[in-house]
Amino acid sequence: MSEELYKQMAQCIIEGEKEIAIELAQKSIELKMHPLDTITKGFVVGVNYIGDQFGAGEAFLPELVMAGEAMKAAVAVLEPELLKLGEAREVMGRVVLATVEGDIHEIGKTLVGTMLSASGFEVTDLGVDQPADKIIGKALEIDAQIIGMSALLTTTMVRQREVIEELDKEGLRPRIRVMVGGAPITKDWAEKIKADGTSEDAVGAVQLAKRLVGKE
Ligand code: B1M
Repeated sequence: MSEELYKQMAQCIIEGEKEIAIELAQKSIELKMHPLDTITKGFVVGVNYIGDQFGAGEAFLPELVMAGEAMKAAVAVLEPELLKLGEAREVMGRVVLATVEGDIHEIGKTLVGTMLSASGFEVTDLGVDQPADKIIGKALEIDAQIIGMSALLTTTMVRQREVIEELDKEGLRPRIRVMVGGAPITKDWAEKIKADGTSEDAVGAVQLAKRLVGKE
């Protein structure tokens, strides 16, 4: 049953069918399916497929845009369910989250933010296309322990390094720890730019954030 639904979820993203994506997300809630499984085993399979097709020149920008819209809509339906996964507990820490300057990919970053919130972090999500001074300024304003940066493009991942260099220059580390993520981000990259860590997915991001604030 869920396998069939996962397939339909992937397919509606591939076809850019936003309304169907919303309906399937709602159906998964009625069926009490785990919201993270719905995202990773269903919808993400579709968005990855269209991404690969796009990379291979077999799909085009409008298809990428429609897939992104459908994916975003499905995740928005599931967000309240993800938040419910968390239990009331102590505040783990404050996180400023953003997609770096020049980059408008937001789905993974938002998912990471939702999972962090569900796990007790106070998350200030600045959104996409955020320059270093805004990210650092907000972190100082709310006295954040962590800055989290997402980058999905090989051309924008260098922006993560710029923020870290600026923090170092201002003597703001290790007071502010930095975690980085996004499809092209590897452990090697994180080490090279002297980030405090990276993770491949939202669950790993929560574990990393807990580690960075000494709560795991
Ligand atoms: Co874009 N895009 N895109 N795109 N897009 C990619 C990234 C690409 C790999 C597709 C491809 O060619 N195969 C490619 C990049 C190639 C490269 O750099 N080498 C690409 C390109 C080229 C582009 C444009 C340049 C296309 C163009 O205009 N010609 C353009 C760039 C615009 C810009 O940013 N300036 C562009 C635009 C778009 C859309 C707007 C159409 C849309 C985004 C819609 C939106 O976000 N609202 C889009 C989409 C949907 C994708 C793909 C298909 C899917 C991204 C996604 O949402 N994945 C993507 C291909 C791919 O990645 N497979 C692609 C689902 C999401 C849940 O995963 O974001 O990886 P992800 O997040 C994961 C982990 O990475 C991790 O946890 C998340 C949850 O598991 N994670 C973190 C993420 N952030 C983290 C932070 C952390 C820790 C973990 O700590 C802080």
